[in-house]
Amino acid sequence: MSLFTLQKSASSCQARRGELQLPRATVQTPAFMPVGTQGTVKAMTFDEVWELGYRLILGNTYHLYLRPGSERVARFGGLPKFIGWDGAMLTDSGGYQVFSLKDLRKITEEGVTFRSTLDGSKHLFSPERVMEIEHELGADIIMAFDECPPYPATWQYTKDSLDRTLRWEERCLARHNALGGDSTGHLLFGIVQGGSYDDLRAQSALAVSAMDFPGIAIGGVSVGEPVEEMRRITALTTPLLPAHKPRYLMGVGTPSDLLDGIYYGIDMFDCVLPTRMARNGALYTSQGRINISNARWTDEAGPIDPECDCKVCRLHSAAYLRHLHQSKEILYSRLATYHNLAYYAKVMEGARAAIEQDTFPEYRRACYATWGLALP
Ligand code: PRF
Ligand code: ZN
Repeated sequence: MSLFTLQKSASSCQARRGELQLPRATVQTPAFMPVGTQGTVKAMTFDEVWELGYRLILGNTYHLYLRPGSERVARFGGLPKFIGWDGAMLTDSGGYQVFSLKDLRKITEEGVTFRSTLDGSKHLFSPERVMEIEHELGADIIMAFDECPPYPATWQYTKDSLDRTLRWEERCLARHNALGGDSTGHLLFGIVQGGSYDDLRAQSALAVSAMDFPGIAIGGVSVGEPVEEMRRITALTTPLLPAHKPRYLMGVGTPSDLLDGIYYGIDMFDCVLPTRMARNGALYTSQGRINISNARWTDEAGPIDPECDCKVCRLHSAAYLRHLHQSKEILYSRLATYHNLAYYAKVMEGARAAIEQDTFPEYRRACYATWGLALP
């Protein structure tokens, strides 16, 4: 049985419908992964994440290594067991978190030394160490240790960074294989970098495709560049990747970003947006993004999204959600997060159904229209 089964490819764009057979769950693609940085999808219980249809969630190596510690998690039988999640998990390598530490880190060929944001203690993340930590955390998919260069960055900086990332990825593969490789149930995915430079993206895509990874991520996007730039990079990269391997666009994005990614052949996404934005008052609806603090919701007896059939929209008025938000009640975060994750699940379910019917471009166009956005 292979990891990834491609079931259908669109005839007039690059969208694909597939199935990811992971050790702990089977995942329908294209898939969105809710983010559970600290071993929790913030404000949700795991049965809620499950009932919304999600089977694959993300955890972060950087945070979980510092607290509660990957050795401790290993003693509990790995992250899914430790947190009580019945589905599959993916851990990001920390190759994004440590680079956003700026003043607290130093990059060398060996790896990255950084100071903990918790207690100031000093640590080294090398490709080898990160593989050991990710094996301890024990997710179904583990990510290679990469550098995500900032935006903007010069061509030379991006080139040097990319070459180092490629050497790091080789070292990740070597240590991963020494630890037992993919047959341990922890599948190592590679990451394409190259910033906003077409030639470097192509170099990276070809190099990572030639390595023995069962899946490939596109990193270094959604780092502050214009959305057209992200679309351009995605569109140029996916045709260079092997068709039979799953493709993961890291840290993306808004509902329209997801549909753009799918259009260009992406199979997996993760993003803090639906959960973080919910807590800040921003709700994704079939009418586009709304802010619950807006006075227009004060007396609204209907739900936040009249087209949504999630349990929050079935039970509660927009006026009540606004009241909870204005009163800073804990329940607000729970209900808002639930709705946003339900909405993301619905957008992705619609996308999968549309690919099956070979109507994905029409689906994307219709969604853009209801969100009040112009199609690129
Ligand atoms: N690398 C890793 N994780 C990431 C990214 C990356 O480039 C991004 C880019 N937006 C999000 N998460 N390892
Ligand atoms: Zn809803």
